[in-house]
Amino acid sequence: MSQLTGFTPWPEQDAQRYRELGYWTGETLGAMLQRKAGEHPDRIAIVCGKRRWSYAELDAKADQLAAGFARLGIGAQDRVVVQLPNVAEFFSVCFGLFRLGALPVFALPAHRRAEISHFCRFADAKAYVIADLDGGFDYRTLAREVQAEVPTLRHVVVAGEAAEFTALADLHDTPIELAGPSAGGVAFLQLSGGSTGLPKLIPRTHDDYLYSVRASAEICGLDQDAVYLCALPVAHNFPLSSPGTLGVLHAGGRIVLARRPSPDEVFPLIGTEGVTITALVPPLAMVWLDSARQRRPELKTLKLLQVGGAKFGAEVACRVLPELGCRLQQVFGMAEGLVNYTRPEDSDELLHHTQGRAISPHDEVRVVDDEDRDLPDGELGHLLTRGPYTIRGYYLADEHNARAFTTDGYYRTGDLVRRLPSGHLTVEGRAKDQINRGGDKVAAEEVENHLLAHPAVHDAALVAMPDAYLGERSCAFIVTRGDPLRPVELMRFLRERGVAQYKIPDRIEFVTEFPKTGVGKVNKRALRERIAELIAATD
Ligand code: AMP
Ligand code: DBH
Repeated sequence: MSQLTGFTPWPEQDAQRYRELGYWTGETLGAMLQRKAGEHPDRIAIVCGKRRWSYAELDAKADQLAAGFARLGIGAQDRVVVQLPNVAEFFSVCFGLFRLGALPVFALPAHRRAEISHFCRFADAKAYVIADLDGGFDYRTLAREVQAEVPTLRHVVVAGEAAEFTALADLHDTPIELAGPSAGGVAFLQLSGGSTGLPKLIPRTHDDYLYSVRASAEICGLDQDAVYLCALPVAHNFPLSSPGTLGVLHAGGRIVLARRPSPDEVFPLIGTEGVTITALVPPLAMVWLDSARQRRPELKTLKLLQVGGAKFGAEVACRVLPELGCRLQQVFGMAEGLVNYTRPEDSDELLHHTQGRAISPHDEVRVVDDEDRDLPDGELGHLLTRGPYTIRGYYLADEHNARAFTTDGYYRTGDLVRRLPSGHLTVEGRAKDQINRGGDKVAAEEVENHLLAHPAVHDAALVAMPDAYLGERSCAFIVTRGDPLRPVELMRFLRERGVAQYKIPDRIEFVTEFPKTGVGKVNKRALRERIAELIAATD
């Protein structure tokens, strides 16, 4: 079958090598689930509130939904934006689409009109799948706004009360014969945290993703007894694949979905469901640690806590084992591919002070200077990588790809790291214009463009400011056109534009001009230093 337009394949020589190595097996995600359901149909695959779906039930629902989506006119390689909270339907929908060869585009529950409209338009989506309500927010209202902005979007499918839209419950048709996709083709489009004006989409193939999932499950020692608590947003690459929910399905284990990651909700779940492994971002790990001190919850079954998405400092990392009674694993990954893990055999020094080493012996990891010259171990430089599960290009992004990848296919991660002789990496900073808000990535340019749309704003620069809890928050420096403007007005303006809450600047500072670099660009380093000093002085 022809490849998706806008997808950059691996050079055939590399693809062949990955197949010969047994990394790319030719199995699709849909087939993987079918095989598991055949091996142990009655084992529980997913726990979602009071509902428990066996592997056979999940498998059957996926086949039914593949037929139902086909009835709506959705076919191979059609894009479907999926924005669901942590509910079991996420899996029946995604596996249904995988079997059809249609491509889920993973949105986060926090996304709003600006982001969702962009995904629908950019990916030319035929359908948008939502839940009715979550966390007090009505996604049907959002869907109406998106439909008004993107008339090419044909269907809105709702898990729950559908109102005028299509109910997911009504899409469980009698299964039909399907050709199914090929494993070398794109399976879905994952989101990038980005650093440019508009969020980029990441095409991942069945072959490459399943390799990273299988290898991750092995590194984490997952087996049929694994009970994985999914507390982070289910569509995020970390809980989806590192080894995440897909790793657990591959191992024949059980997924327990938590609607919220707060200790109130998850501590009892860990006890009652016998959770053995979970994944958190650093701020949540800190909340769990502090809460565990006070409440002394029953967490006996929990063996492994994975922490990643943003840097987990050594001072906190060393508290995990004594205070939660489970092992820590640091995870440094990216939706573009490369994932690093600390390993069970690592010393405490490595465990607490590094963000792990790459999954695969065939991950090619380079640390280079500003001129792309390789640096010796121990020196700080730019992380470049290519390998069996790292993309060679963003979806439909030729111009950006020329900058984001080297001519020989290395992805420029934008991360500043040091490598130890063991291959372990420490993440020490970032060259990309992004704020990492406790694991939520904010592309500076995207937010600046929204700010610049305000008639009173002449210029805008978004930078990171230090924060004890999130690691970083965002601060917008604004030069106005002269008219007085209050921070609350600007924040309201962004909300009305439909920007996700986590991208709204945490602080706004008005200035008369920006400091400039030698070549006349906005000197963001100087702005970061200015806000850091201001915060230090007022603390
Ligand atoms: P994305 O490309 O949006 O999937 O985000 C991946 C980025 O998150 C990486 O390139 C890093 O900048 C950051 N990141 C992920 N895990 C860690 C970690 N453990 N420590 C520091 N930064 C991390
Ligand atoms: O931050 C990330 O994107 C991330 C973190 C840990 C990731 O994509 C992953 C593991 O797979």
